[in-house]
Amino acid sequence: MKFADFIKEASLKNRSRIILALDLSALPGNPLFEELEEKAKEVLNATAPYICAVKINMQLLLPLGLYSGVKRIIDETHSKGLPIIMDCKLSDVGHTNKWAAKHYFNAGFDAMIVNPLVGWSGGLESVFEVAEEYDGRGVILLVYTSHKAAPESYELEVKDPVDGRFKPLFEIFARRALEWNASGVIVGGTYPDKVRYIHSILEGKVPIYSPGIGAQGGVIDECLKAGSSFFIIGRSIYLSSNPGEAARRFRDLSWTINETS
Ligand code: NUP
Repeated sequence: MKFADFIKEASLKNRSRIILALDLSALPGNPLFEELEEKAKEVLNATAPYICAVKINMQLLLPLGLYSGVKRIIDETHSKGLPIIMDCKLSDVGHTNKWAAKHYFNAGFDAMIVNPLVGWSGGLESVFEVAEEYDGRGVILLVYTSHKAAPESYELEVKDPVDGRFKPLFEIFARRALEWNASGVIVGGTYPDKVRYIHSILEGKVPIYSPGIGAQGGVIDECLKAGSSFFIIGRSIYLSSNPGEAARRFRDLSWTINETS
C-alpha cells in the first residue's frame, strides 16, 4: 500500500492524528542501553491504539542499528497496522541519498524525511525515484522546523529562480513540495502562523506534519485550526508516567474533526 494511503487508513482506524516520536536513548554503560529495544517496544505497545504512525530518529537508530533492533521495531509497528517514518533529514548528494533511501526502505520504513535545501537534480531526485521503485513509499520535506532559531534560516530572503522575486526560503521549500509531489511537509507546531501560511500555499494538496507539540510548547488545537494534518509527539508521551494515557489524551485532542486531509 502507498504510504499516503497507509497513514490515512491508520489515522481513520485509530481516530488519531498522532505520530509517536520514539526517541528513547542511552549510552553504553547506562543500564537502559541494554534494555533500549525492550523499553521502546513497551512504549509502542502502550500507545499503538492511539496513534497513526511511529517516527524513528537517531536516538534509536544509532544504538540499535538499522537491520537489527530498528528492523524489529519496524516489524512490530507493522504488526499493529501502523506505518513507520525515518526522520533522517537527508541532505547529501544524489548517489549517497540513493543508498540511504534504499537501506531505509529495504529495512521496511514507509517514509523518510528529507531536507529540500539540497535541491532536485543530483540531490533529492534519486530519493523520489527510489521511493517510487518501492511501490510508493513516502518522502516528506522539512519546510519549517520547530526550534527557536528556525526563523533565522527559514525566513532568509532568497531570490526565487522561477520569477526572480525575493521570498523567504520556506516559501520556496513549500512550493518544491508541490512540484516534487512530496507526501508531506514538516512545519513546526510551535509556529501556527507559519502552518496557516504554508497551508494556504499548499492549497490542502500536501499534508502538514507538525512536531513541537507538548515538550517544545506547541498546542494541538491551534495547529489543527491552522491546517496541520498530523502531530509528531515524543517526550510528552514516552517520558510520561503513563505513555498510553498520554497518547490517548493527545489523540482525543487531535480528533475533533472526522477526516484526515
Ligand atoms: O522541526 C522539527 N522539530 C522536531 O522536533 C523537525 C523534527 N523532525 N523534529 C523531531 O520531532 C525531533 O527530532 C524529535 O524526534 C521529534 C519531536 O520530539 P519531542 O520534542 O516531542 O520530544
